[in-house]
Amino acid sequence: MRMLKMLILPLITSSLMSGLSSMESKACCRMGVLTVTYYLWTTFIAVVVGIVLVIIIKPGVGTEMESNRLGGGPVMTSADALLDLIRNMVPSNLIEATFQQYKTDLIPILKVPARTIQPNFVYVVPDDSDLKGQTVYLELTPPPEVLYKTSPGSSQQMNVLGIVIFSATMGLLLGRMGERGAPLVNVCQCINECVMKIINAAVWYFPFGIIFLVAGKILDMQDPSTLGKKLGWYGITVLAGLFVHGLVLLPLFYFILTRKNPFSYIRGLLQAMVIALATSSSSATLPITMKCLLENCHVDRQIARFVLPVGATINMDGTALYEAVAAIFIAQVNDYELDFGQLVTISITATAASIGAAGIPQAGLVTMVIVLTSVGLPPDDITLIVAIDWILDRFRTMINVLGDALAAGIIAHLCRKDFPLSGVGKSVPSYGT
Ligand code: DAS
Repeated sequence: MRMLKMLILPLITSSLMSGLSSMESKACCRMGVLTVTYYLWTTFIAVVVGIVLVIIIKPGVGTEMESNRLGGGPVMTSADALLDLIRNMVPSNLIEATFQQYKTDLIPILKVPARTIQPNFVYVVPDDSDLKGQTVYLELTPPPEVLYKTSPGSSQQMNVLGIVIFSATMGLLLGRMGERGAPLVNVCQCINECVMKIINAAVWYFPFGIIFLVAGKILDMQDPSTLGKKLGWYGITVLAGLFVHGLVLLPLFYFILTRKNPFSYIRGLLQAMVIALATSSSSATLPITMKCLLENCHVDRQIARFVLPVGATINMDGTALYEAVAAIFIAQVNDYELDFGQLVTISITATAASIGAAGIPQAGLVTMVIVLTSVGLPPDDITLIVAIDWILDRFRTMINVLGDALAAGIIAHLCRKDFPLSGVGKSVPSYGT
């Protein structure tokens, strides 16, 4: 996992800067518009699938679950998260402190033992804290007197979203510099080639890492046999939605738009999907997804180098579907009848929240606060679904990764005229040529 996270920064910067610098501007714009349009469309479809299923199955009706309105404190609103997303596009620095640094900073301020400081949690931070204005993590233990509004994980979001924006801008500008920019383009191509070789070497020991990652999580579970009960109809609704969207609708869109067999393409992505399942992080899976696209699916490098980093940042179909299902599930637990306008609000805020979620474990659970507050549901009720979030997170991350990779194949096919070597199934030159 650490090795994969280490590669995110050099992979994204070298991919985008070398990829975009060699693109003709009109082709680049066409590809960019196509990519973002496709991403927004599939994310919205994912939300609609989730809403239809949760309304039909009604997993929250008649449950013994009690809403725990643990009471107040300012929580993050949709506006906060959207502003956070925009702020993260222009980060104050590209290399955000790693979590370990925050950990040491947080201990004296939060006055809690190091072992309780975990990623994805915002801690009660005193107002006079010198951490004010920075990213702190959300702790869901009641009462969540959240003094702080932030979209946790945004430091990771800053690392990826900020870097994507910066690298794409640099790549486009480098492309206009012609010969003068060539040395830096060559450096980026060499870095990209080295990163891909490191990935090829690292892949050999991933199976062991996966075994220990998943085994560790299972050992953490108090009583695995209760998982089925805990998962309940809510978990089944989420998994059913992810299956319908990820393994029926997305392959159908792929077939309609490329006239190619989606399942032979998906077979080339199995390694990335397993890593996504094991790590619960689409950002950490990005290096493997890139490797699968280039080596197994033969997607044009220039397309993959743009579509994937952007997708890992803003395209999370699985997360959007999950947030819509969870919000309506919580409304059902509260016997709270949602009208059509509120369902439309949920579909919009779930799409926005998924764009704002970072590609790190359980980011979707936390940004869901936006969806709940947008329709007046108690944000503390996310504690109703925390118990099984770690397993649902794995599956929604896998669908996030699958959605990005299928998008790359579709965009490569639709842009094949602009990129003569492009088009799924064609052999592309090896790295660096
Ligand atoms: N784990 C996130 C990802 O990496 C998805 C989520 O939390 O919803 O894509």
